[in-house]
Amino acid sequence: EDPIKLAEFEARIARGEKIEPADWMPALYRKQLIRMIEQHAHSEIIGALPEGTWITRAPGFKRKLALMAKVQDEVGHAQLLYSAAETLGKTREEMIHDLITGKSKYSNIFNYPAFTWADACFISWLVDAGAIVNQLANAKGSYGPYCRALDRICAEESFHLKYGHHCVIFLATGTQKQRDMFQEAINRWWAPMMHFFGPADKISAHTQVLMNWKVKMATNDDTRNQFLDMYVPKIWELGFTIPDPALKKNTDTGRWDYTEPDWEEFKRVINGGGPCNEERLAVRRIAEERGKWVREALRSPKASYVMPLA
Ligand code: FAQ
Repeated sequence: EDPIKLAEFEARIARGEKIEPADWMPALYRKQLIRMIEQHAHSEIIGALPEGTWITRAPGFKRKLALMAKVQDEVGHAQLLYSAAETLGKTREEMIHDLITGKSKYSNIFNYPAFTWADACFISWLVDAGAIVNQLANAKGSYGPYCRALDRICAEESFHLKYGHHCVIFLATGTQKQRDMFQEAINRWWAPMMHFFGPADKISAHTQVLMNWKVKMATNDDTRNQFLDMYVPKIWELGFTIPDPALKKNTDTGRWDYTEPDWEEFKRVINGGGPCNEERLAVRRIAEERGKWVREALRSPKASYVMPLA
């Protein structure tokens, strides 16, 4: 790598300038960004699946409408993110190929089943909350197209968060059975939620390089801690418990103490061994197969049909 160009690049980042697609960038910066934005895009598209299965079963017409809009937004986020990753030189076809062949990763949390309506509510409130903590930080990062996509995504996610919170409050103030349903959802989803922010800083492979170049604006442990700071009190206020006896705010450090998540389980899930990985990828493969004729038709010269004006 040319040391003068590298120094200029790092000085621009230090000044808080955005790096744009046509600008010079180190090969590793490009590679890391493609990896991260692509995984993020896949997470949005796969993330639509567990909640998507609840659209037809959401209680009441309004909830069905709202959930349908939310799921549609998540797929839209994937489109924005694939476009941002494409500016770095990897085509959408290559990214989709790597997703459906299991080469690329996507968020661990969407490899678990949403058994009940309360599971869907957990995702809409707390998984969205976790995603927002991460995305608000990274929207201030160094790569222009990714940051602009994140700004737009955060605006939409804030509606999702309100929707999810509303659904949870409804369960929390409902019958004992409804409260039990949400408690069971917390019990099922807590471990994947802790994993969601990524491995502990001391074992995270990419944090240092991504932080140096302001792609990641907070470490995994920092975002996990910020999420706990913002949401544990809210969960407790509603009278629910969290299945970790060690969870408490440490008044000396100002951070949360918790039982170290099971990182072996995390590795298994992100490498294809979770309860729903096969099902999630099978759905995407079917979608890819069914959409093939549309893509072929669009590429065909006969597709240049223009609607006559009169
Ligand atoms: N799941 O060195 P690190 C959403 C992998 S969007 C799966 O710490 P890094 C919206 C990592 O890729 C949710 N894999 O990695 C929604 C790496 O593997 P590799 C997604 C994970 O990049 C809500 C290895 O472990 N958000 O939820 C995970 O520095 C509701 C080593 O890890 C984003 O993607 C994980 N949780 O930090 C949709 C945000 N964590 O590539 C529907 C952008 C780590 O070496 C419903 N991404 N890995 O084989 C990021 O901020 C970062 O990539 C982290 C991971 C923080 C996720």
